[in-house]
Amino acid sequence: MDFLAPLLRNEKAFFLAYDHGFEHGSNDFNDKNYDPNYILDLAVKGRFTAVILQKGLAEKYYYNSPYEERIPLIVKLNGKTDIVKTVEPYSSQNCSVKYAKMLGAKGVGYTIYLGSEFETEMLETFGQIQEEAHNLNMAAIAWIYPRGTNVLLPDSPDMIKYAARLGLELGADMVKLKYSGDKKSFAEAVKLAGKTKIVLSGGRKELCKDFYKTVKEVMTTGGTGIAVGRNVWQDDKPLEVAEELGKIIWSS
Ligand code: FBP
Repeated sequence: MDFLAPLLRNEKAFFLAYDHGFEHGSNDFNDKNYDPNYILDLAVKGRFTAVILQKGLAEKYYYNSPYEERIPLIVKLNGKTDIVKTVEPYSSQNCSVKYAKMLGAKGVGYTIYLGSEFETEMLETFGQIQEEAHNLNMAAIAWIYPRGTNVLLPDSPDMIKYAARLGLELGADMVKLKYSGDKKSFAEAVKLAGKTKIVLSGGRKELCKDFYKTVKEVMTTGGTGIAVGRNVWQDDKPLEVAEELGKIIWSS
């Protein structure tokens, strides 16, 4: 069963992530991008293949709106704020798979902090979510971020490869990973993930040319696409950035 098909175009993923008010507070926003309608409009005009929202935004801005017909939805099922600076991160679930389905989601997302003292809880929860999602014909997407005191180098090739393989063995349809820093190791991560697809997690806003270079490397090493937020909607010309990213993704 190809659970990802509704979220892809020509087998490539171009997701606009927008759960930053939850994860980072208001610091990421400006006068335009604080508004969920602005982001949904950008997702449509920028020809993204899906938008990623937390439950509250999905319920109030997407559900029963014209956007339901215009852009597929992924609901992020867990989250944490960055106020509590615990060294062992844990992201708790705040939305069920069933409720995400009711809101119109074609897929669900869940963060696992690989290496955290709380990884057991997150692995267990993702296991349940994956089965519930597949039973409802939805994609299960894992954000796998190595973090915590056991993890000395979170974005190191070994950690990113571990995260990729873990996604496969957990049954994720797709894993969202940070960049490992070089093409060789990212290609190995893609290979280790096997039939599980890999998408790049964007990170802080960079110079466009630097971000495009990373995206090109991800795409030439077998990545399926990107799930990006700040590098698009924090730019002064987000539609131009989306167009450029689209060219890179669909020309690879
Ligand atoms: P960005 O492209 O803006 O980094 O968004 C991707 C994402 O995974 C978001 O879904 C999430 O809010 C954010 O990164 C979390 O980043 P971090 O945990 O590194 O603060």
